[in-house]
Amino acid sequence: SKTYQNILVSTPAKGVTLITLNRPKALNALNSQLFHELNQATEKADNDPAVGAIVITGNEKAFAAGADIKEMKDIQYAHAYKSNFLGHWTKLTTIRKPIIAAVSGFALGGGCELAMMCDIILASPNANFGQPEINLGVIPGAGGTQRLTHAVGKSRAMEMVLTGNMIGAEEAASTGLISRVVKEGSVVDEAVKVASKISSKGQVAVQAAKEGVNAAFELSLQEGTRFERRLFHTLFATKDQKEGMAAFAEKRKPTFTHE
Ligand code: CO8
Repeated sequence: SKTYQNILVSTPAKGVTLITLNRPKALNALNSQLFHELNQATEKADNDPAVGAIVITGNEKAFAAGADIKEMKDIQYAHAYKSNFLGHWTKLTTIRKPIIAAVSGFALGGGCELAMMCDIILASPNANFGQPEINLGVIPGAGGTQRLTHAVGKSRAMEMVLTGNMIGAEEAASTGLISRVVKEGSVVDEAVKVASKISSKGQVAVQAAKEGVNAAFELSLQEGTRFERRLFHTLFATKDQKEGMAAFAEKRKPTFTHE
């Protein structure tokens, strides 16, 4: 099996891949190598039929405190532009299986952006979300001005991006940035539970559902609902639809074969 230097990969439950960001001394600052490893691990999980969902977490103190400032502080514009610096981060958004972020502690800058690239965010009561790039003389570069605005609206996004102020878990939940706050110490267990549940569903429907929700960020309501209906229609070509609806009619649990 593959060995990584900056992440740990495990299978905490059937059908679930757990990826733990593992640079604790740097508060899980996201250097390029870490993100390459994250891309490799998520792609591997995406291509593994035994995996239904992925959980990404950090540690108690930090989910991730942002892109690695020490790695990028001396970079020149021409190099950043020509190498499409950190462009590989967006690969995460092409993963088809659901990804859950289990956030404790700091989710700042690129760390907050990483969480926002995931499909569901669960947080510990001690979680803090922020886009402090303004304090470094830059702005967010991996979705902080875009996904945050979609999630919390213009006014709150502007305040966060312009001041660098962090928000706590409760505020993140009340603004819709995250799904919910869970009991202290339980965020990974909760995320694995949710991933496990998703993994027990028909995987064709799960992927279609993710595709449908994500389309809401790109399409008009009319195009979006049309796209949704077409996806819905396609599911009648699956065995899982026949099994799911037959099981309901026969008052038994469905056995999905993901076909
Ligand atoms: N990069 C590198 N090292 C870091 C980072 C980071 N982002 N965050 C923390 N560290 C390191 C510290 O340097 C320190 O290392 P050392 O022990 O060697 O001095 C260690 O982690 C522990 O950190 P602190 O001592 O600072 O811990 P505190 O508890 O005192 O403070 C904070 C915690 C408040 C989180 C503080 O560490 C901090 O402010 N960190 C930086 C947060 C930040 O500005 N993040 C944004 C970074 S920029 C960014 O993410 C842009 C993304 C763009 C992506 C573009 C893609 C195309």
